[in-house]
Amino acid sequence: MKRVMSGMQSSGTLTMGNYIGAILNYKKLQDDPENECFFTVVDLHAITTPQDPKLLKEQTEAVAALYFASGIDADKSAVFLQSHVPAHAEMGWIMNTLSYMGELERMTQFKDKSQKHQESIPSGLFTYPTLMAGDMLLYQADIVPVGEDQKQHIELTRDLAQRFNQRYGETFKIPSSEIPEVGARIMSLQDAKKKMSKSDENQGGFITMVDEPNVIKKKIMRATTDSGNEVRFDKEEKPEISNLMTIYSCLSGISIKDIEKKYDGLMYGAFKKDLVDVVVEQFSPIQQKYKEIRESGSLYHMLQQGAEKAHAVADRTIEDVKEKMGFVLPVNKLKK
Ligand code: AQP
Repeated sequence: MKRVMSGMQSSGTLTMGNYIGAILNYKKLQDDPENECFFTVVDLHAITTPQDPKLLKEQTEAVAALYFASGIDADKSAVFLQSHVPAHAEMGWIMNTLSYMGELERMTQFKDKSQKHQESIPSGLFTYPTLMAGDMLLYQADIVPVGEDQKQHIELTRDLAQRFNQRYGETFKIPSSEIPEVGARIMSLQDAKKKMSKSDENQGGFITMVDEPNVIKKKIMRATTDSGNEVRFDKEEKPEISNLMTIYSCLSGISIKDIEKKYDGLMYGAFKKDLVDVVVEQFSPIQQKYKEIRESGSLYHMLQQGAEKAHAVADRTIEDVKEKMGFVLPVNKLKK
């Protein structure tokens, strides 16, 4: 069996970028019987930037419900909240002490995100990657499905795991990232130089998985494009339309080449109109299931089921790690 582990922050409502870059891969990996999957809502990561308590609770429940609504199955995979398994915070601290300032300073996500907080940068943003390393290593993950933006964090995790193994003896598996070939970096609909992000202040830059059809339509029709009108994939010369074509391709299963053929001689308007249908068609059934899950009250039980599976693995790893590092274990944990 291969262990699969990944998560999403509840720092906003999941976007089409999160869906295409990560959830589609979660589903694929879950459906392979060779895999044992752990998918978490990383609410401890969400507080690395200030969160309103009421909103955080709502967003955390929404992200979890969207996992299930997208087809992540509580019986096949362990779906849980990071804060329900305290070993995450403990392992994050241990990884923190193992890391160097220099390597954390090199993280491009920290450089990008800290720009928004010029006056006082939350230190949690700086140590975010060590908490993330702990998430994966706790489960001895083989595969970590993520979008392109997380690649550097996985590289750091591998380095930390190797450092720990060298210092304290063979303990961690070295995880590998699994990044989709197409759709690993969906860009903002308003600025094709920026990644689509759920915490973007410009609401027009992203489509959430729960946006109503009329909102989806407005955002796509208003998405920026170059001054030409040829539906042609060219990331350098035509980044905006290329981004929209990537979204179309990932959600419809039609290749970029076939999209080019289909819209040969047609204008952006016709393409965008069809893209609206593709997106609405994809998200409508998910939104229907999402509503049912939120109304049924079953969410907490499914998350409890996931947390129990997660505890069983994570608690074992953290005890092993602490013992190897020389911590004195409580008497009820001592090996007979
Ligand atoms: N634009 C994107 N294209 C493809 N994949 C993406 N991911 C995020 N944005 C895109 C992938 O989604 C997963 C969850 O990400 P996260 O919630 O842990 O944090 P993030 O990468 O920082 O995502 P956001 O949406 O940009 O959140 P905020 O705005 O809070 O920072 C990851 O696998 C990520 O690669």
